[in-house]
Amino acid sequence: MRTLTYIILLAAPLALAACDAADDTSETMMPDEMANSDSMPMSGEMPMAEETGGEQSASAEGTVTAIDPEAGTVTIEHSPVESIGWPAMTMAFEADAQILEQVSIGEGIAFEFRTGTEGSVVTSVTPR
Ligand SMILES: [Cu+2]
Repeated sequence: MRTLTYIILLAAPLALAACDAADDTSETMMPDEMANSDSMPMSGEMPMAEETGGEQSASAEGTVTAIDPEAGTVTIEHSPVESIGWPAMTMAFEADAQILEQVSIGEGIAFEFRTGTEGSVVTSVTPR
């Protein structure tokens, strides 16, 4: 009986060690898989994310559909902006008070803006 107990006591740590070993192999496989998935799509996406993160400037034409001085925004129904691949759409641009003073609802305008991850900001407006 004593020998059997000893065998069990000896076997238990061995079994644990075997489990640890199994964990280790599955853990070492994880970084491999992650490294593979990193190197494949991530390296392709990273430069693109940086491109869209950087601000771009463009000019467009449109019609003012709403002005919100409190929010500091002007909503413009604008035609396509080919230089940055935008389709025609109605969207809100940020604009400072000076810009907002120059526009009125229903007015056709040509405008310049910059756009990036923080949103799009009208930088100048001319009546059309
Ligand atoms: Cu737009």
